[in-house]
Amino acid sequence: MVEATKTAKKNKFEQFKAEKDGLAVKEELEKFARLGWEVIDETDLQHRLKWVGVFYRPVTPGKFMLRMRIPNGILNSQQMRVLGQIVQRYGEDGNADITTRQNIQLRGIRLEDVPDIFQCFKEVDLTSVQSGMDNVRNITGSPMAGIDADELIDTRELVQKVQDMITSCGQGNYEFTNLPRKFNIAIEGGRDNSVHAEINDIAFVPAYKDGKLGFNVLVGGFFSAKRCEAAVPLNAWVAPNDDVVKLCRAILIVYRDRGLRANRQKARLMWLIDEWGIDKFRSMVEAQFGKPLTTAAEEDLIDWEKRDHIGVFKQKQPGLNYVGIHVPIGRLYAQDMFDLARIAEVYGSGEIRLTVEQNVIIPNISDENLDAFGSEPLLEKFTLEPKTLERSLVSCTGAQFCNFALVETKNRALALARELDAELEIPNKVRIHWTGCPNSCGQPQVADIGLMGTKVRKDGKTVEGVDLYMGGKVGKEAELGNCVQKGIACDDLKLVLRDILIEQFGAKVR
Ligand code: SRM
Ligand code: SF4
Repeated sequence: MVEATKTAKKNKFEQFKAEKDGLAVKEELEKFARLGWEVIDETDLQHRLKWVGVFYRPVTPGKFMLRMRIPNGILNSQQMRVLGQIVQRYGEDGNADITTRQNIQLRGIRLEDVPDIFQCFKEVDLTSVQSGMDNVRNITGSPMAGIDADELIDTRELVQKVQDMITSCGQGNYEFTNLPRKFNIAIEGGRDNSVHAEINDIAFVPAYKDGKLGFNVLVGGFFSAKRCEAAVPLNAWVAPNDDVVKLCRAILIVYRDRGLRANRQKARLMWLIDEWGIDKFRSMVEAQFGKPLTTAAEEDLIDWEKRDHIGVFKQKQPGLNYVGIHVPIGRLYAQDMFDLARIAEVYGSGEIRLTVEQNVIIPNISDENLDAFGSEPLLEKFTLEPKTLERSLVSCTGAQFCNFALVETKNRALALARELDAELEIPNKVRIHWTGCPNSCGQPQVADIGLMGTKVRKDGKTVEGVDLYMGGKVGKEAELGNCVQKGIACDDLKLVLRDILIEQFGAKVR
């Protein structure tokens, strides 16, 4: 029994979830489409629709965001084309973003079109179910799964199986639609921690135990406005088979039934781990798992610097290559999506992959096709050789569409990176992450330079500003960065960044 139904003290989210499960709106979409967004129940509109991936946007009323699930960040050209066609319906309002969870969000969506859009999804095996609110979010996996010569474990099937377990193969699964809070799962199969394992509620990282290759398990990593924590070891090792699915299931059931629900700011998994201690948490999970958990391997196999995958690289399959394409701040328009689908089909196998850096990888391009691929006009916009700062730039949605935002992010981030790239010669990559508010969707804590939106007083006026984070490390020795300076007005930011780049990153004025 879900503990929420037993606790007397319920926050408003727990109340409305207990009254009607969010997933129930799945059966009401035709009705909503007929009635129009202006008249439907406010809680359905603003909250429950997120259970099927449909996000009301107070910034653009009537134009919804639709968040997909793209397991392991892999889709095919047909699916990309369908997503492009949906965005195309909305003219100037329609666009899409690649997200920091290797996923795609569509914009400009009208509620009256949702039943038809969901029908289109069904035809190409896409789903947006359980992609928002108190659900397990898009499950990330190595973007190079199955094509990396140095890969340890191919994560694709495992990610898909975990998603299928949680969503009943994309249909929606009431077993896991009333978690205490959102929940993130990542499965890493390479050596470079491409998925930011440490910031997930459950992360699997490759490790040898008694000569067998499997995963060490980390739990409790999360960011929130109140608190950010890196995941901690569960002291468990699992083989790369159905035990991964079973362990996710066991942890989710423990979290669902015993997770803290009174205070929404203290409801993520780590708060339960804190309350119980990791040993009790482990034994509760073990009881649910139904057999003894193997203790963790002493060391995991994450021993590489994180790669960004931009450029042309050999695959493990002889004669084949994958090409990482840079998509500035992850923003796509319909024509870009059609072009991506086309080039993936013409030069590759039709497969398209997404990265948590909000970029695209086209795999399976033969050696003979590389030259022709390289002269595609799309690569002028989405280049293989972006300038240093633009290359590693990541940004959350920000004020253009997000009502939590304290500042505009994507457009500002790109403009500033381009100006600084033009003025400075920067010897090495510098990862700059922008996030529009303390929710940290743009993960400023994993960046070399993280910028978190805030409001600042300047010349007697309240203006857009940022708190500056530094020291985030990714890859083999991942570590979260910290806030080193508060309240820099965005107007003053360029000079501040210029100095930091010169003094700390060896940049030279051109
Ligand atoms: Fe996020 C809420 C966008 C990744 C932490 N996030 C939101 C909402 C839904 C708020 C809203 O309703 O407007 C944003 C939607 C804006 C929009 O219109 O796009 C939003 N989050 C995003 C995306 C699109 C940022 C991006 O540009 O890539 C990312 C979508 C991922 C996906 O495909 O599912 C996104 N959000 C993240 C991450 C990064 C990650 O998962 O690696 C985090 C920090 C990690 C974590 O969750 O532990 C993150 N988002 C939050 C939080 C704070 C959670 C908390 O426990 O307090 C919120 C607010 C909330 O849930 O109450 C939030
Ligand atoms: Fe919106 Fe804040 Fe998340 Fe950016 S960090 S998408 S502004 S909730």
